[in-house]
Amino acid sequence: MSGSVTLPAEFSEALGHVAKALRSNGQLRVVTHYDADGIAAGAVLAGALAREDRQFHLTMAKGFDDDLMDRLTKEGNDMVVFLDMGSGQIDKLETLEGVTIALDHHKPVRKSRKVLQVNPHFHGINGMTEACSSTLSLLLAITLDPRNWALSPIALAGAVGDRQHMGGMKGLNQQVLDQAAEKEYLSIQKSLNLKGTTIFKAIADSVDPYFVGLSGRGENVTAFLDSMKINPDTALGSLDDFYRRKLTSMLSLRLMGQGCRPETVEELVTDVMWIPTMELSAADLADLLNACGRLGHESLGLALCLGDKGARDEADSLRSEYNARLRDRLMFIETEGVEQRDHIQHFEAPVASMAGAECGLAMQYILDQAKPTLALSTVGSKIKVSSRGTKYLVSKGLDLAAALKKAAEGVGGGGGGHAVASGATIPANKKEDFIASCDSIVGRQLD
Ligand SMILES: [Mn+2]
Repeated sequence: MSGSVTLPAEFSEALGHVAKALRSNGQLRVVTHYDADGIAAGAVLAGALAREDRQFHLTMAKGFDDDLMDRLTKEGNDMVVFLDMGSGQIDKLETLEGVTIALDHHKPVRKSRKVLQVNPHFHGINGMTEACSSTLSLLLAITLDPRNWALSPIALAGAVGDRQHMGGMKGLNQQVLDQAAEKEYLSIQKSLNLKGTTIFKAIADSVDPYFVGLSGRGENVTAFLDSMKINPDTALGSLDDFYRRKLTSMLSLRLMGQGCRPETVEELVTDVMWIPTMELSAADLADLLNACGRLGHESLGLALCLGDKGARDEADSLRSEYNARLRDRLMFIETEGVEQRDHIQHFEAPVASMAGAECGLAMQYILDQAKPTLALSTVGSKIKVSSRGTKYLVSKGLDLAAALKKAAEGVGGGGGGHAVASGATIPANKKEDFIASCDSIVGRQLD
């Protein structure tokens, strides 16, 4: 591996096997998840395959389900590569003919003789905090050709998309970041972690961070900035040191006042990873990819990653639309509150594709930090569940993957994911049983 990333030997070997397999001929299908990490992972692999002149067909899927399996089985591919999924469905993957590869950072169920798995968990590396699928995709890409380091900013955007940058990049992500900076594919600058063309917009339109009482409330933002004698039309980057510090401390105080965890407050000033070739930051790119994915424009996200200039403007207006919808939902949750149980809190998310984002932001910025949050969306005869906790709760024993899996299976559904964020699907008429069971499981975990 190009001598610049240190990996356990078995990890490098696994990547080597996959790289070799990819160079063979035959019909190649790549399936990735539609979130920012998944799209970024897909873009990195697509870039690497293009350099190899390797033909492939890429699909971005909402998740791993029977429809996807049926489709793949019927297609009869010579090789299928799963990105950001597959670890939890190894039994099903083993039924596919041809070569099957899974690059995934979700907790693996078991090793497999049939499926080539690249998963950091097999090598003592934490897949929740130290490496995501786009990190793995990049490692594979540079195994194929070190020139693929040029794709490293995309991989880092994927890591931000999966929120692995919280509290600073760690592990493999940190190694990738160091190399990317050294090779000048990105530069690191300390800055207020907000997005927007003016300070007014950066606060009033902000959903991440979500400022209770300010986000979505323009008149309050005007008064807030006025109290500090800051001109609302100033560009974010042109605030001088004195006012930047003043604004930073006032915004930090607000986040503390609304009960955010210290790591969330610390995120307000971050090392921004600036991607000069794209003229945006990695966080901005992650945000744009999320908007593309959630609004059903995954291929626009892919085009954006691969350097299509027009795609950027299009993605930017999609994001404004998406943020406005998300902000409306967060303002609703802020004013109406959510349903409380002994150990969990939950609410109805009317649009299933937004539920995960709503749940994560509400957990981080608005709701009780002592209980994980569940968002429930009814889709036909089923309810889709998203859940989010905090790292602090996980350190106290919370495991949402285990909790949702057990509670969902208990009512004839299924679920899984990470300890800090997981999902489930259950029959719509089992909602009460599911919530009660989840509540008691989480209660035991946090006991
Ligand atoms: Mn991921």
